[in-house]
Amino acid sequence: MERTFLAIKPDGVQRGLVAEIIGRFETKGFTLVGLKFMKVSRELAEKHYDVHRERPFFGSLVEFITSGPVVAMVWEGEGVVASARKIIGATNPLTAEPGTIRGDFGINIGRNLIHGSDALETAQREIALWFKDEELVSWQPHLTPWLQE
Ligand code: YYY
Ligand code: MG
Repeated sequence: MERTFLAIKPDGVQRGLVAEIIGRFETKGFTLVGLKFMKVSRELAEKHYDVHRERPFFGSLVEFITSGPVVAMVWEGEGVVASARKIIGATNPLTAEPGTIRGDFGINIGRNLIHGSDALETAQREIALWFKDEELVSWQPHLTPWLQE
């Protein structure tokens, strides 16, 4: 089954939006398979954002993501990678659609509340980077027959 990696960034935690954000994926019908509350090391932050290493915002991005605790998660479900990106909204919260997490709660690109993997291969890489196999839980939610034909 398809899985994606999501992380509520330090601004989402500090602003008390953890339950609100997790709730959007939970009520959508996706399945939580991994969850941890943690401070991010510089090493992990730099690996996670390695594709942006040469971008001008790389330094401040790493500073920000390591500045306070984050909620790292793995969610499972059909089409979850693309669907989670839609639920999250565009990178810049100012232009993100209302109804998306970034569109509803943010105003600044450097404080956009949540990370979500952008493709299947990225998701696999990020899940392996953030979680050990034994930290992921395979389970059968009782809701499944009410969500899927
Ligand atoms: O995947 P997503 O988070 O929507 O955006 P990316 O283009 O991968 O950039 C990662 C991260 O970097 C973004 O969430 C905020 C930050 N950032 C920035 O501070 N300024 C930019 N011009 C572009 C991205
Ligand atoms: Mg990205």
